[in-house]
Amino acid sequence: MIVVMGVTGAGKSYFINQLAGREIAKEGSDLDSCTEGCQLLPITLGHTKVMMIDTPGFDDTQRTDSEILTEIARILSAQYELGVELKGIIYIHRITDIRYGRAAVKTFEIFKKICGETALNNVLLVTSRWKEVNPTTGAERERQLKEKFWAYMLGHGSNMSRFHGDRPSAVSLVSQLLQKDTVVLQLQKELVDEGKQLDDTAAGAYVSDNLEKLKQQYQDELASLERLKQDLLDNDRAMKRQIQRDWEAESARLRQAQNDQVSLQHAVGVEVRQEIKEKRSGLTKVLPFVPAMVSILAAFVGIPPGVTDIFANWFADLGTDLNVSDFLSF
Ligand SMILES: Nc1nc2c(ncn2[C@@H]2O[C@H](COP(=O)(O)OP(=O)(O)OP(=O)(O)O)[C@@H](O)[C@H]2O)c(=O)[nH]1
Ligand SMILES: [Mg+2]
Repeated sequence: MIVVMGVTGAGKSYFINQLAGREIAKEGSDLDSCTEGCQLLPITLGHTKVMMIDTPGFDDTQRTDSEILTEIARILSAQYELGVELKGIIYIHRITDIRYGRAAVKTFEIFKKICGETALNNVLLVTSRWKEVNPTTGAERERQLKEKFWAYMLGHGSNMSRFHGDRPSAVSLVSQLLQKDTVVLQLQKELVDEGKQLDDTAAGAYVSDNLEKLKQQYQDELASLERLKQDLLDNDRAMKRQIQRDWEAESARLRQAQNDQVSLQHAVGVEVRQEIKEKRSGLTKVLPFVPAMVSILAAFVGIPPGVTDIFANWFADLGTDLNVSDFLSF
């Protein structure tokens, strides 16, 4: 398995499609977030079967960071618990981005905390969209990434490469990771080995701290709206109505942040182990290991219907003649 991460619109799904040689992951327009949940995309490279995990970017326009982190935590716990080999994580960044903005900083922080220091050898930092940038400008931005934002990771064993936007380039990047030893990420140790709640892990605590700051911001805003309301004259009805609407919108945001924080208070690794146990006992009796494992993973990650033929080939290679859609819950 290889996981692909990066901000929304970085080109994660595009990268996986180049690797596959056809469109198996849904790509978005440049503005809206596209990949809604984590997706498992099977790729065959020579004799190697690779499960690519496409993730939604943090700072998604549709979903909260807590939801996305929980989903990534669940699939990573399942993969570790099932004994599937994790070869690494690819982090994609557009070289066309003029600034290393707030979304990039946050996504990269969460990403770093998911990996932890000992896994950095299996991290590949990838810059994309080279055709759309003047080579000198691109090289200058690449230097800044190397010396500033990515310096720590590169100094601790991670590698940095360019993605040229085509299949050979995608294959060569993935091959770099496939040669590596299997890795266990910090988030997996924390959730599965130590049984921690998500908000007690490094990545979860970071997301929870951000929510704490947001909550404070909303509370301050609500307090100032209250003051404004009191200062208004009784006959200023239109203004009062506007303030009431603002107050309601701000309260809704506060409630969402509170709910998000509560949703991180789950021992995800323990829950996933239990879910796998329940599924596994029936399945392994009737299915060989690989199909059983894929079927269990399907409970934790989306699998697009367009990839059944790839799984069918995988299972045929194993000498089984299974009807894939029978046991994958598409
Ligand atoms: N030409 C070219 N287009 C790209 C490249 N990377 C991404 N795109 C396009 O940019 C848009 C966004 O790419 P996606 O692959 O959907 O981005 P993503 O990272 O999966 O985004 P989310 O799913 O929202 O997190 C799509 O229209 C892609 O076709 C690239 O290297 N070259
Ligand atoms: Mg995507």
